[in-house]
Amino acid sequence: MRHALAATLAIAAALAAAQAKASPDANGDGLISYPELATVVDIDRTGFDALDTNGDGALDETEVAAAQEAGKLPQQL
Ligand SMILES: [Ca+2]
Ligand SMILES: [Ca+2]
Repeated sequence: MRHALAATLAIAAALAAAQAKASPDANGDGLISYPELATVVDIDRTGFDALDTNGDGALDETEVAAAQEAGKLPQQL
């Protein structure tokens, strides 16, 4: 039984990690800031600023979609 429980916990932890990776929006404000994006994508500040087309310091859905369309961000963040 203990082994089954350990396996279940390991799976739960793996799923939680996968979900965390699926959404870089760590604070859940609907925008992706540079620190948030940098945790999931290898990008520097200059690269981030180029994607932040309205210059508000964060990426909204439209900016992320445009970046993905342009191949500058992976389809799966
Ligand atoms: Ca955020
Ligand atoms: Ca923006």
